[in-house]
Amino acid sequence: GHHCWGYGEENGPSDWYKDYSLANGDRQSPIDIQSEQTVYNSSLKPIWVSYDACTSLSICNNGHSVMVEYEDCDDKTVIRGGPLEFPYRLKQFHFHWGGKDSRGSEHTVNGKSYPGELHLVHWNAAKYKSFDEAASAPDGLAVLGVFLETGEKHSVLHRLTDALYMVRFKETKAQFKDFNPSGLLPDCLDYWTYRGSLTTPPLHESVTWLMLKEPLYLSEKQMEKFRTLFFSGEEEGLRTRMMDNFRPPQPLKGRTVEASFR
Ligand code: SG4
Ligand code: ZN
Repeated sequence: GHHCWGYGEENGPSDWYKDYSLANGDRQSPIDIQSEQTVYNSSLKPIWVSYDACTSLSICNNGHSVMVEYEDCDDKTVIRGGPLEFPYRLKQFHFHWGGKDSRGSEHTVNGKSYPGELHLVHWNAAKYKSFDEAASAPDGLAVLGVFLETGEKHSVLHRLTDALYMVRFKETKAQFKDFNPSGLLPDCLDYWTYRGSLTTPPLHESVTWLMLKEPLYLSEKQMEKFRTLFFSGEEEGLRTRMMDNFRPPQPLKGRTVEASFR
């Protein structure tokens, strides 16, 4: 059924095509970014992030990921620039991670996986009436992706990893106000960009991807906190840990990945 996709043995990424034929589409995500095959485009503008007036609402576990949601009723919290023709409004951010540090990211770079990946999801409110409408339009969404790498403890992310215990189970939610995600971005905003899709069903081909070259560093302890979450609900008999919630790289199918940097 359309509600039971996941990351397990029977409902994982290699089975998604059965219910979602777009899984074999022409602009699917994620991809392996082969740095030698990317094309430097000197006319690509820098990414311009304005998150200062953002209003985070809550943190939730939706059974696939953990997500922080934002109020998105005006254009105060947007990204612009890069290849984007419009400002794109921040809707939510969420993470993908592995059971071990050797895997977890969705995108890979020259075949290398990172322990995790942060996705800041934005929608084109200049052109579409709602997030849902934008989510299936070719220029509807822009996702800013940041690799997670282990290293020093990340002080801004700490507030979030310390809140995870409140949303251990599927369909749980807690208040999470005044969290500015600009604190999660690395200093350098050099990026790769390409036209792709949502990395989960319904796999709509609606995403302009902006993948930052520089990762966000967090400690091993912080990484472990993500692995204490569950895919399952509190009342379910079989509790399964939320980890390895990533889709592997998909065929490029003739697409070009552009680089904002040399
Ligand atoms: C995660 O499962 C999020 O929790 C989903 O957000 C998101 O779906 C999905 O990933 C796909 O997004 O950036 N990885 S991705 O391509 O944003 C959407 C919700 O379910 C539509 C709200
Ligand atoms: Zn994602």
